[in-house]
Amino acid sequence: MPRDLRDFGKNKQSWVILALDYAPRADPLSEWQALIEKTMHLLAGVKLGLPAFLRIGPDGTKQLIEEFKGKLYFLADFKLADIHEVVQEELRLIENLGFDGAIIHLFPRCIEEPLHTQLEVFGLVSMSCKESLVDHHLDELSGYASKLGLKGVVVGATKPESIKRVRKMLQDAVILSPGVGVQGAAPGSALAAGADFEIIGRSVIYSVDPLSELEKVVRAQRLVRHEG
Ligand code: BMP
Repeated sequence: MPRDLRDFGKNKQSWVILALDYAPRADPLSEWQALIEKTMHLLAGVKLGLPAFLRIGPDGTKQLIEEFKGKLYFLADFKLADIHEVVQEELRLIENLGFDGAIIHLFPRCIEEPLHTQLEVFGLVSMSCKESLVDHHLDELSGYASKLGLKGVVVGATKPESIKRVRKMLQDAVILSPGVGVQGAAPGSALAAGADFEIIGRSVIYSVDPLSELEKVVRAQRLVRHEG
């Protein structure tokens, strides 16, 4: 049964979702297992994107999720963007892999009614890169996410004004913010703007000391949470 992402944040006092895209060494599955084992007390969840899925396949994905089930939230980031029926089928297969949540694109606007799934579904309403067309439709996409009854939305951490705007529009939505670290946003800054979780990849994955890198991030987040 998928779980509530906010509960993981509360229990761990960490609002970090670790993005697994890269595997600097030879065997991605065992490398990620070791990294998660060492850092999971500082992580609310783990996000697996297409690069991770292509590296370890469905069996490796299931194995990784099974190993840490209940200890971490597992988010599938395949940024689904298709007609309603196909997205519905993709979500069913993602759920079968054991994931708790999934990210979808909203720009196709092909979904006409709430999706049937146990997964928590997050819609992308803004991207962390500078010139994304998606960002020209922030209000419209946020309204659409709300109409579909999605659990939350993705808004780039590099765009704090967009986070503030979406937070005002969608008071109960869980806002996930990628772009902390290598893309330039400071740890804790997206939370300060109103996001619920920060998605962080390379600055941890490529660090010579991922544990202390994460400790720095979580310290900054706790300051924001406890001051705010
Ligand atoms: P990194 O911290 O290495 O830049 O990773 C950011 C992660 O967030 C990547 O997995 C990327 O796919 C995702 N992401 C992003 O960077 N910007 C967006 O607008 C949406 C994303 O999902």
